Amino acid sequence: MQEIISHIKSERLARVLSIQSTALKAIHDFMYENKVLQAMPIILSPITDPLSHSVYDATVEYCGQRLKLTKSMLMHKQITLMNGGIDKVYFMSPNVRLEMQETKNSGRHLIEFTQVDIEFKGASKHDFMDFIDRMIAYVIKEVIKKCSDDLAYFGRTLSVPKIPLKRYESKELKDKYGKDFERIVSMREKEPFWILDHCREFYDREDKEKRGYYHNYDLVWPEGYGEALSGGEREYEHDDIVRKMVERNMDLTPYKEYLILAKEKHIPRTVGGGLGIERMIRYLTGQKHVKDVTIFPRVPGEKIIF
Ligand code: ASN
Repeated sequence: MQEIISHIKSERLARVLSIQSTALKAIHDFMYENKVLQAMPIILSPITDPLSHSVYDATVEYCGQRLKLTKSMLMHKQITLMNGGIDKVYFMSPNVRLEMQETKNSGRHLIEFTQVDIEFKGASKHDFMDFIDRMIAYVIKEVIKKCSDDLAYFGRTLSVPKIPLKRYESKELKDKYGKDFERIVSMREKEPFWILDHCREFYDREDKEKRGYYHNYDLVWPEGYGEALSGGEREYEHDDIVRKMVERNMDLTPYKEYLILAKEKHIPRTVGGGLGIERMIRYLTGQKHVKDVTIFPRVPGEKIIF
């Protein structure tokens, strides 16, 4: 109890929020200037992102319907872009992922967090990565400009990264550093960087000519802070979606309506990604754990007090 009281009353937390407010304003301003429309998030749906790692189930029963708490708004982003007047959209999306206790000390996991979930219609992965490069550089520039006192409090020196940020292929890094490549390269790099091509959820586009190559990416924070954003070009054709769901042993039943949209070709070709807010603030402030940048910590396996 004493620990949570000191945490909530700490100067550190006020400084974190000052940096966070500046960073969020920069993101919203950047989106507005680039005509990316903000839409309101939902947190209950019969379908949500299946993720590529296991978490405990988070389902509620309401009026005879089983609704999942959103792990990301992936499919909702695709569905939103069915609207002919909306080409670019983002949500400040609260996500519930009941992570296994093993992730407790990773420094990067919370069972509730927020991501800026972004999706563009008719654009390529390069267009999207270019956009994020500019957004990250802008956010860091604004934080350096407006939060010098707070950064000094944390003893944190940031510099605006040179863009385009470096882009690595995962296979090249894996050959060089083994399967822990993301962590190793994150420790070595001084600026955020991209890693392309990861085999994961059904919705990230697999190359039709070169099976086993995925048109997706992670943005990774440097200095060992790890993953910042994940995303990719999307599967939008019915048969590709079904094939990949089957390959991943997914139960297709809850996706019935989503698959009808795909079958009737309502789902457009899109690209996008989600940037974790708490992870970004951890990097900007140089904190050890994402719990240190939240008012109400939700650490996997730990008791939630408030
Ligand atoms: N939001 C991510 C994306 O757009 C997915 C995720 O968070 N799992 O690809």
